[in-house]
Amino acid sequence: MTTTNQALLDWVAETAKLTQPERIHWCDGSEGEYQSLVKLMLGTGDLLELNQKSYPRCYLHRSDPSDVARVEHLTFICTPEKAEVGPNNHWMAPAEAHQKMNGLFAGCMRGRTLYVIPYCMGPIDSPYARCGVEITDSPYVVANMKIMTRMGKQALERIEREGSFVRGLHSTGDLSPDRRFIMHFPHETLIQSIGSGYGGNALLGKKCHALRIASWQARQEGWLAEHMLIVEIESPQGERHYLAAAFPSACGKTNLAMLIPPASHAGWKVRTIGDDIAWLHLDKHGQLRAINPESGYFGVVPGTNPKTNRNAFDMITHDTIFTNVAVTADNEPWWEGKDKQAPVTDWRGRPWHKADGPAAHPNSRFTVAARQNPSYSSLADDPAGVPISAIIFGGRRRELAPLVYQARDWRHGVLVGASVASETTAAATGQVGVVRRDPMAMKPFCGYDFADYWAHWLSFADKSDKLPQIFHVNWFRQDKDGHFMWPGFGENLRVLRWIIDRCEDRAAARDTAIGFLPQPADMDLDGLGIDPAVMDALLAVDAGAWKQELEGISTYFDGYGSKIPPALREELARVKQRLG
Ligand code: SAT
Ligand code: MN
Repeated sequence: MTTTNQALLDWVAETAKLTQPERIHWCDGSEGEYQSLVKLMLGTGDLLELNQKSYPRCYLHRSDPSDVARVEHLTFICTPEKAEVGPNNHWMAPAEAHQKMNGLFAGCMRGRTLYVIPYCMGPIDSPYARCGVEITDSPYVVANMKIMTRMGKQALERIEREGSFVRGLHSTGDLSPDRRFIMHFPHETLIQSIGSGYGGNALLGKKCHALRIASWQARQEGWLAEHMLIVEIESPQGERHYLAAAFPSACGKTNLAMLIPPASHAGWKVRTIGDDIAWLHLDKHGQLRAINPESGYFGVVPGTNPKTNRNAFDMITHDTIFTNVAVTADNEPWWEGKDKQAPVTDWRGRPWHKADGPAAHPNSRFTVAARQNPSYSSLADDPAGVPISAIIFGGRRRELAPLVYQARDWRHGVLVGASVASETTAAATGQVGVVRRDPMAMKPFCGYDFADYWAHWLSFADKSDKLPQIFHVNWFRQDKDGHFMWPGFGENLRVLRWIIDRCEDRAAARDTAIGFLPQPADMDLDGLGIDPAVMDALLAVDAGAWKQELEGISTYFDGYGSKIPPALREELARVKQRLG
């Protein structure tokens, strides 16, 4: 296979000249190709076979121990003007970045195969979908891209029709953290990544293309590329709603997208459109529609069990690539929170003893095709996307943020999104559990200045009078003994129902300084057995603590200088005034 697209041919030739691969392979995306890659990796030890009786076609990949998460400090946006990327990104001048990367890429594929991966983000025939080509020397990346994107022949045909594509060059290099960089050149629609084989650093269709580059393009073209799951909720009466929800990495997007209605909710159905990324466009009627650009899930494994997420638990029993989980004596994958068994080897392949601590890496992952999800919605393949009723923001916050509240309107909702803060998780290297500002859960992924991004969000208020309602949720409140106050998981449907009822104007709410909150009586809490005092605490607004929070938000905005949209400041002032 090769291509009629001259720009692509030239880029592949130029890249081969620089990186000096032994051979070039154009990926067609076929099942046979996937199988031969698996075979190749079983031979090299890149993949290990798991128990093929209980986990058919499941494999384990052990990454380099220094290469287990995204590396935000090594991730750069390279634009001529530093001001374009804002204080929310690391910046490097394009000339300097190119020089550095050319040096690192020179000869890096000697003895290796250069794979050309044409891929499409979004349903192959969707006007909202966009194509890219990733060049990589990692068969693990090819196999993952096959699951995570519409990859191969059809994508290449679309590229040949349209002529445009995002270029992504990746090499695992020598895996040295000192020679690891993830660079984005939005003006050149180019991504370059070296020194890491880990998901978000190496599967360039995901965070690099579908969020960092796409957010840049979305701003220019009038749409939104967001770190959001998309979920369909169907009532027993057959009424359907689509919700898009933004939470930081490892805060439960996958679980919410695959929620299983609790026993109390017979007749309710929940289906998954996407679990990580949403591309949102206004249609000609002013309705915001969402597509999921991905075709698979790259999800956090630890904590997955039949109680927390039966759908995920079942879907990863076959045809799954596991990365950095532990292994049992039966050669089954194992992770913390799976079951009562004990593993024999940890994620690095070392013998495991109880005193050693976690056996699976806390950021261990599964890669699995979306179609394996028992709650998969075929609308994930609908070129038109799904109409969004509500946008939900949330974070992991022990204190302060109530279980749920609704923004007054779109502009206030943009402030709610811009104010998201969350405790850090193992999805990125660095300290875990510290609260940091993560606006719209996009801190690591917005490809340009957040101040311009918020202005872009605000601009939608003038474009449509049918915009979704905006909400904020927090499943992670803890009492003074550190116990979670809300049961979460399937019971989150009760919160989603209040959200939907608010969108339909049929649920009551209390008007507070921070927005509309339900009274406990406004939610269906039947059979939950939650202590009324706990419920009151979950739905309380602590004026003193919120005043402090607003100070924090205001100081955070100060970091963006005079670029902060005045409307955002005005929204903040309004909340402040209401708090008294
Ligand atoms: O960045 S990844 O896509 O690898 C996972 C995440 O952090 O959301
Ligand atoms: Mn994510």
